[in-house]
Amino acid sequence: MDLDAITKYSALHAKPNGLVLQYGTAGFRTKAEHLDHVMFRMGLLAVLRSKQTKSTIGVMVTASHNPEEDNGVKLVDPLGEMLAPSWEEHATCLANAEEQDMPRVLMDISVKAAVNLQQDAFVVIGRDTRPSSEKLSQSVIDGVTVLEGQFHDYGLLTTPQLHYMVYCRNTSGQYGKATIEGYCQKLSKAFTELTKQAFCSGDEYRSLKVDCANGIGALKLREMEHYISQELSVQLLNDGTKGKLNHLCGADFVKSHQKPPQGMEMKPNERCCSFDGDADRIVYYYLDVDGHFHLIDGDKIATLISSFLKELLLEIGESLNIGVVQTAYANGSSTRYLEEVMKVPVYCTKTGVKHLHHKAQEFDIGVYFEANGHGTVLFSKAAEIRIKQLAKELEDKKRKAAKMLENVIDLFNQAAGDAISDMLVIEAILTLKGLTVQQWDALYMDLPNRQLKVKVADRQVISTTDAERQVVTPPGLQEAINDLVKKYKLSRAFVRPSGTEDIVRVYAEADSQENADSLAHAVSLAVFQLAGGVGEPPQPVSCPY
Ligand code: NG1
Ligand code: ZN
Repeated sequence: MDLDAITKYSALHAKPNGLVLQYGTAGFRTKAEHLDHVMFRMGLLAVLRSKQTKSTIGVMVTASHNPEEDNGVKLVDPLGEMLAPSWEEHATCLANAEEQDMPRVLMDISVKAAVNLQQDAFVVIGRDTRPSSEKLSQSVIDGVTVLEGQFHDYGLLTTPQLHYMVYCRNTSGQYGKATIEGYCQKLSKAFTELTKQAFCSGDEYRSLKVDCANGIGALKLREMEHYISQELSVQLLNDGTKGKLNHLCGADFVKSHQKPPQGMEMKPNERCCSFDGDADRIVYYYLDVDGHFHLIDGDKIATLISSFLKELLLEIGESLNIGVVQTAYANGSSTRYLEEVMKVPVYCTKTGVKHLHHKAQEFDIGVYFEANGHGTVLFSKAAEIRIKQLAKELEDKKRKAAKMLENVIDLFNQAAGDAISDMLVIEAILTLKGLTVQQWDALYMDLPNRQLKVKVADRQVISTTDAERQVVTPPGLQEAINDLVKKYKLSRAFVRPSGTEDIVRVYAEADSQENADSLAHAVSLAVFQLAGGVGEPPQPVSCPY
């Protein structure tokens, strides 16, 4: 390591004194103007990680659904997964080292992680459409270059596309070609083959309105459009030509406000969906004939997908195990429906896709979705091999089902939750099953729910257990929540410190919207009182937005 060069170049990306950031659930995330030094240092760290794993490492510059002024960075590990936990710690140490200590901290990491500095390194970089992203990704490249790592800058990419590129490169192209063209070809081929199996294809040309959150999803869906135009017409709204990224639009806005995004004109019963700012989340929705808005979130997406997969497995007579992985934010009705009606085992993990992804890897077929619409389906290698074999061996209807499963494997992004890939799977399933958006929605009724945020002096005073469903500290808070929950029917509530914002999140559900709102408010007050609330105490929810 050329420490002199590192010191010299680092000074061009100097850290503001005293700034402390944490590598959280989604990497580093804060106001874009505070991130230059972090980007440079993540370029350095990506080189070390690449040398250590002898693999290509990804660096994505994005702040997903957060406001346009924010930005962020996360590293992508060799098989497209999130960075290993021990390296998250290294990332935090490196990002927070004061300027003069940084080269030493970098050396310490390479010693601790037994990095062979002679090894070659290769890093791939992607970024979203934020105005700050181009310059910040250049800072990542500066970091990579000063450690003499090689790199490929993909420029504008969705987050899941970067995961895909990393995965392709580390599996010698077996998973697919590590180009945008390769991505589009792989997904569109699987989509076309799958939808061809529909009996009623052709009698109704499918069209879908997509709110792209004024982000990268619009550009990348446009690139995909002509590959799938025979089967599906997509109408892109909030495509970034006018509005601000994630402002009054996008999956996060629609999910948390439970209303349509700005710029979306909806006719009754028309199928619409929203991506988030880096296109790794998707939610669907529609207006009924009375003008009521219906949200179809990640839980209902997981339900649609797992019931389809179960039917195909039944058809081919293969007993591969399916598991559905959710978080505490999953609507209680979805969990009940999956377990009691569909008889699918459901597991709950901590918030953050890395936890869900990890759990989903335990099954032959692991379906994981966060309620906010981030998720995918993972197939174990053994399941994939078995299904491919059956697609050759079986006859007639069984063979058709096995072939469809084969297409589904190719259509899901196995490296990360991906709005484009999920959208294509959902559209294919709806076509194959001849389901309207209302019929899909009617699988079960969501329990009314409310999410709130509470500001506290230090959100880390709240610690949790049982996949974040129970509070351990501060003392008395869980008891207070238990007492409040008892006052309502079909009720449930929990609180946890956010991993991406400086707030505590409160979630409540109950038999009516008023009750869910009232319970959420009461729990917010308990948090405010027992966990060091700051500012005004939480106000009752009339319309929280
Ligand atoms: P936090 O801020 O830790 O709640 C949010 C989402 C997560 C995940 C991350 C990463 C909710 C309640 N939380 O995390 O599901 O998507 O952002 O983007 O939706
Ligand atoms: Zn996102």
